[in-house]
Amino acid sequence: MKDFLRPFLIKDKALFLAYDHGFEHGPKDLRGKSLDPEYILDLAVKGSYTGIILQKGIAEKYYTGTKYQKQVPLILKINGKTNLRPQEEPFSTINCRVEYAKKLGAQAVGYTIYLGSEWEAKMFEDFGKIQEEAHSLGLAAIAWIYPRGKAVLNETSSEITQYAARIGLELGADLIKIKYPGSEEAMREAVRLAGKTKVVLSGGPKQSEEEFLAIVQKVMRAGASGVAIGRNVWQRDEALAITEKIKQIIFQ
Ligand code: FBP
Repeated sequence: MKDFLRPFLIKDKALFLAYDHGFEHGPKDLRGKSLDPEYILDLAVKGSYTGIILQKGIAEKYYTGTKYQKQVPLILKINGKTNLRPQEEPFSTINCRVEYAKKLGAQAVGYTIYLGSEWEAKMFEDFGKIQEEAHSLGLAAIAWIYPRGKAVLNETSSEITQYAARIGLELGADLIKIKYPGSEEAMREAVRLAGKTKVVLSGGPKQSEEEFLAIVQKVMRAGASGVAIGRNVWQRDEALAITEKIKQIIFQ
């Protein structure tokens, strides 16, 4: 099987900058400079991120055919939802075909699965098709796996996170993005259950630099392949400085 993740890894590790929050959370997340996609793309380049995560519209207008396309590989997020709708049973609709993502220069597609939601079956069906199409076009298939819905009592418990990790492997994801399950041990088991599917940390809301770097350290010690983060980086004035510290941990 081809190594679809090759464009995104340095020393087998990943450092992804996520920037789909304007869609998922709305403008409240985008403070000051982070409102400007070019600021984020410059940050991705200056910080030597190994991938940038964008939705279709931002890719079309700020990435495809620009200098950035040669400087940082694109993971096109092909589904998305707002936080305006009730979140009890979340479902995120596809808004871009894999083929079109490739046309925009993406080397991977990203899709969120809300494990445990009433719509879980539909998301598995979607991801099944996406994974096959991505691989047949030479792209990596990346799954955000977020347990969520009325049936999920604790979205970040070790058990549910480990279940999410195993689902990623069984669905054929090349890489999964999961939330921190609260301890290094729980993360280690999740990574073990994901087998040959790589695991990266999904950052979460901004927290203190110390707290966040401590989590990155634990996640890497647990065997994860890196991080895919947004708010903990670009919601700070010193976005490049924290990037350097994260890189030290990931690539050391
Ligand atoms: P952060 O590092 O800012 O948490 O970004 C990761 C991410 O998965 C984004 O790609 C996405 O927009 C957001 O988190 C979704 O977060 P949630 O569904 O938990 O509100």
